[in-house]
Amino acid sequence: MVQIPSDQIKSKEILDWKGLHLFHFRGSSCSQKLRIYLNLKGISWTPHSINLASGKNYSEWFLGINPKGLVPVLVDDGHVEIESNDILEYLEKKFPENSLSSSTSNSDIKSLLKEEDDLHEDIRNIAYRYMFGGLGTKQLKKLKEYEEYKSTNQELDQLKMKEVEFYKNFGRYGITDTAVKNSLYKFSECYERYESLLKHQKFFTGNDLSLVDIAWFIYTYRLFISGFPFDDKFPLVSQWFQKLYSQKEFFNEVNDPLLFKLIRLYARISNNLSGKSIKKILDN
Ligand SMILES: N[C@@H](CCC(=O)N[C@@H](CS)C(=O)NCC(=O)O)C(=O)O
Repeated sequence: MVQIPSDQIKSKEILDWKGLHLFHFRGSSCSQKLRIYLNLKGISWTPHSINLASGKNYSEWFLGINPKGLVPVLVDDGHVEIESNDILEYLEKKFPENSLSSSTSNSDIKSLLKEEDDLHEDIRNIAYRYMFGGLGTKQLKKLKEYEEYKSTNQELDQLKMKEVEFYKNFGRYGITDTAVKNSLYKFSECYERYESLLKHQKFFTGNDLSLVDIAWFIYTYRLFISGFPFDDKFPLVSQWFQKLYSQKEFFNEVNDPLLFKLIRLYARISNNLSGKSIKKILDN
């Protein structure tokens, strides 16, 4: 994936930071993935919260670190890594003890993590429709500043435009039924494969927990609280999920404050009332 060489980092002071630092946000799925990993490995790190709800990720200072304006970002003794799965692989190399990559080859883990990352827009469709209850539109002024920001890395600037496009479309049309349906089908295809693997093994890549389980736990959590019928459709995946969810290293990172639970309840009820629950969409 795309790397940011240190000479392209405009907020230069972070290059002098010592130790492991993570820019993250409590409710961000990719940040949750990393925090679970750090909990499980017992690695200590310094948190830097970037409030996505108030648009702190669009500040010039943060864009000077990650021009894509996304969390998480890891800074390790001045070395900067973006992309949650790249960060997981980076940390796994640096901290090989209590391995979370021993159940299959590194190339398999890489391609399964790529498959997971490719579904990021899909989980966002589900979250914006079933978890955020119409919230989540960006302030136009901030979005414009974000759009107009220029880094010295054209590739990252282009990738950023995909984000801008998403939020513009979301502001205009919301998340359409077709988008939700397509996303749900993509998830179902993957879960079908994992359901069948779980007949013979305890986790997604073998009998030991791996990075792939951690990555998929986050998606599964979001789908679960959005009403995806795991028990009916994928009972082994459901058991796998509950086993992880009962562990504090996982639960503590995804458990939301009451206000978010209420917003979610409202979003689910309104989708249910209009006959658009996830179960209905999948059954049609
Ligand atoms: N592929 C990236 C995706 C990163 C991403 O989209 N992060 C989201 C949070 S999960 C974000 O920062 N969104 C910015 C926003 O909501 O404004 C990764 O895995 O790190």
